[in-house]
Amino acid sequence: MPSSADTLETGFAPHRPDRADLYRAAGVFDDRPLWAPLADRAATDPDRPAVTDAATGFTLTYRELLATADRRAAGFIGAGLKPGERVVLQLHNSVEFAATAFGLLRAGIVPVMALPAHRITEIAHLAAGSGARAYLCDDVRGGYDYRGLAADLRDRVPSVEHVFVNGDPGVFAPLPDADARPPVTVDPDLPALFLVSGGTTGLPKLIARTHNDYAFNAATSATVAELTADDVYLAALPAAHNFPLCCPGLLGMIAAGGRTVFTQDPSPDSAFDVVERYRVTVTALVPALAQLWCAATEWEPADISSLRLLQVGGSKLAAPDAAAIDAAMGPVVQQVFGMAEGLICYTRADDPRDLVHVSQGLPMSPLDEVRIVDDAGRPVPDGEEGELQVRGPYTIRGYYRAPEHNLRSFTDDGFYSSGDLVRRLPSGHLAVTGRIKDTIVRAGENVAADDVEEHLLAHPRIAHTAVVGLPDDALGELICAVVVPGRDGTAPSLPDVRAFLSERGLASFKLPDRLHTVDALPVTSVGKIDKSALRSRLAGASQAR
Ligand code: OOB
Repeated sequence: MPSSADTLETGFAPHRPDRADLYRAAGVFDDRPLWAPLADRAATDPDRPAVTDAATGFTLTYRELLATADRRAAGFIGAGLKPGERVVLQLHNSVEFAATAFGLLRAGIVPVMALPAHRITEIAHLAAGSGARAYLCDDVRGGYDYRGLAADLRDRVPSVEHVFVNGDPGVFAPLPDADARPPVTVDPDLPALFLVSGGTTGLPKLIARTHNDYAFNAATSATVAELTADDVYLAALPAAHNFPLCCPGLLGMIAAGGRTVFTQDPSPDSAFDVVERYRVTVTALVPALAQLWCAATEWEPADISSLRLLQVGGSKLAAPDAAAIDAAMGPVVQQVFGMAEGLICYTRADDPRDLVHVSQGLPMSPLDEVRIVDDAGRPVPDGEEGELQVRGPYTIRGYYRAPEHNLRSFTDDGFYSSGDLVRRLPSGHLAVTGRIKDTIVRAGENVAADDVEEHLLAHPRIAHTAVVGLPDDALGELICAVVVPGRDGTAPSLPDVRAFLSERGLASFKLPDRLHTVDALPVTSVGKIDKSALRSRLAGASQAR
């Protein structure tokens, strides 16, 4: 049983009083529960479609989505869960994901938004860290039986007393369903849900987002994306991730009164048909997928001309790729630089296209305070590269129950140190130039992996690449370029690549020492290139040699 000290508030850092007053005076907080826009829409537009499963066409209207969520909410409470308790939610993209997430919110229960690709190590960590009382999963997806994970989880994390399964529950309980009761009252300054950090090192950290800050995130994102009730959003990335959930994603669409279509297959051969069938107007992709979509416009017959906004973010979209997407699909690209910890930057509809191609956007709120600092934490001169630190109405003041991480990741004056290297362009837009730790130190020279990657991507026979450092006795680290060949399937050789990069004027100490050709790069749960996995794979390979 969770101890009595195990309340939602323990380990959650609210805004400092001076900041809270400032944000409140600026009117950013609604002081309503995160589900309030759904209830509004269910009242004003009950019969409009809210959520649809692309695979089956199954749809709930706004009225039906609220009613289904309320039956789930009553079921959770009937099963003994109490407001303020945490539940690890791990469902694939589906109408059920939306209904269940809203059900938990309506019951005042706090979902931990796990991603379908998480496995027992991450789920146990998230459950233990949040003190979760329940785990909620699908039965079997993609050949993986989540009920096995559930059994393992119950053995490892004693606070998890309940398991609810969408589909065939096996030895566990089905998703609960009971006669609706009124929604639970919540404090809008307390966590509504937990996101998980997107870092590619270590285990994910818990990020508590309040009703107020997340509702602001959704509403402001919907305004920037100029969403209306006529928009149709395709949730192609895993919906529990901040990007498709709230930037503007599902929650932004609900605020706007439009429709969200869920797919579990973001590949162009499946997703293009969905775009055509539902006249999808907006979607969000990571760069690797956006590139795939761009290439597929050459051979996929489906009509995707309804798409007016293709949001790309999660990792760096190279300028030539952004330009190529615009050229293939119309001027649709919006660059999104965001983080589960808070800050979201968007390029804007009226930005010149060349700026959209080279920058990762502007913070969405004038209340976002962005500082760009050097190693010693001093602001760098304007235009120079430094680490991005941020403070603002929807940026956290600390990870949940992680005091040792917080000492490293938050400054004394309450800024989050993102670890991202950025430069401010004359327009005020930010350009992401790398990650603090993504530097290779070769023979005493610092080489930014991103720098080499951008040049490699300009090679006509390289489709994707990741540059990593490999330990070396003589040089400290070697520069290793891992490349995925372009469509004709033949990658260039190491001498070709070195000659190509030299011709582009790259310094000789930045030229790769090794070249590995692979069919695909390892990716994280949301589809970002996973450099730590790559490093250990390469280290394993070199040991085996
Ligand atoms: C999004 O959120 P997370 O929490 O999975 O990852 C955040 C990190 C950032 O700190 C940055 O390192 C990287 O992902 N990142 C980008 C980027 N967008 C995110 N790096 C370069 N260019 C970009 N456009 O990834 C996320 C959350 C909301 C919206 C979009 C992305």
